[in-house]
Amino acid sequence: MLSILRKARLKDKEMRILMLGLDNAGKTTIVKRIMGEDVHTVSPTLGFIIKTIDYEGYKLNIWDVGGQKTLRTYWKNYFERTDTLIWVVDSTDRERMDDCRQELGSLLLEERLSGASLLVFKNKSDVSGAMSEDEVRKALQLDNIKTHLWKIMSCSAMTGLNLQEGLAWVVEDAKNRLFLF
Ligand SMILES: Nc1nc2c(ncn2[C@@H]2O[C@H](COP(=O)(O)OP(=O)(O)OP(=O)(O)O)[C@@H](O)[C@H]2O)c(=O)[nH]1
Ligand SMILES: [Mg+2]
Repeated sequence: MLSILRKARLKDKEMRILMLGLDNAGKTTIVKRIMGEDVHTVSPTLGFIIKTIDYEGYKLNIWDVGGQKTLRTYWKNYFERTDTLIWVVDSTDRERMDDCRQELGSLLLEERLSGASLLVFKNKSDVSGAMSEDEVRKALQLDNIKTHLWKIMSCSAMTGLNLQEGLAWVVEDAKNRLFLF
């Protein structure tokens, strides 16, 4: 049934993307950069923001949810019908990599996210001294993930590095998976 619904939405070329990550990771800035908005005026997200991006004829509904610790209990309200989870990581925040790994780990156990693919955006790659893609992959133990198709990409909301490439991966993956059902 779910797969039928998914197919119907794919025919409408519509996708639901859930963007999560610890507070200050850069989720809202990424969305703003993609939308061509001013990236210098962000403030912490207290609820959620939905932005629709048209990408090569696809309608991507991106749910950008606040990541502060007190808000994380609300994340579960956004799981339903998610096609892709984008997990945004602040690669300058070495101290919180453990926290970051644990939060991601519990998301991947969620039944309602079981059908979603995972894109890990290693954000703030423009900052010198930021962790490398390899370091983040190891710190988050991504190689242990067997339940979800995943990919890690270095990006920067400031320079725009790899943001379009990330969306391209999301769309391509959704197309492939949905046709497999
Ligand atoms: N240098 C650099 N700074 C960034 C980048 N992305 C975001 N920032 C900064 O990081 C801070 C947090 O960005 P937000 O987009 O508000 O982070 P968020 O993940 O939406 O945070 P919450 O809404 O609290 O969950 C801001 O000061 C941004 O300017 C990046 O790629 N490079
Ligand atoms: Mg935000």
